[in-house]
Amino acid sequence: MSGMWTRRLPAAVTGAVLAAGVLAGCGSDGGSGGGTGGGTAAPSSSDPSLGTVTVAEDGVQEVTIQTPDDYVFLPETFTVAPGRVRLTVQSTASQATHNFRFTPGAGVEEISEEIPLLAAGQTETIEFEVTLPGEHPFECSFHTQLGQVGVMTVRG
Ligand SMILES: [Cu+2]
Repeated sequence: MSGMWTRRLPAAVTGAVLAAGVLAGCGSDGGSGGGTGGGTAAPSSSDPSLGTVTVAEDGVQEVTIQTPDDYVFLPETFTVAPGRVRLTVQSTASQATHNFRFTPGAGVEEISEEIPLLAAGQTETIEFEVTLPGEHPFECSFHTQLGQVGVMTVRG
């Protein structure tokens, strides 16, 4: 007597299938990537030395203006006398990239010196000469539409 047992083997047993490689948890732990940063901060908005012209030992007029993240120059107007001018533009921005140029064709005489790129936190200086009294509109060409413009006046 023999019982017949048919044993069916599951056809699809293919050895060990390791499906275990799923890594859980891509970054649920939000490190916001921000960086709490170096604490150099917050330029108080009105530094009286900004926009004030002083004369250096070499006789060149010196003036510094700032640009923060906001789309402005501080101050947006300043006045120099005819002669050489050393203009420093200091970015106090933490994010925004600006530039500085005298608006082409807008001034009483051409000043071609410019700062093509002023990254956040950078300071750049240009030097040029003015001879005629009058106004020189300037701008950040990236943000002219947002009103980042100003005027340098030459007064004899
Ligand atoms: Cu700008």
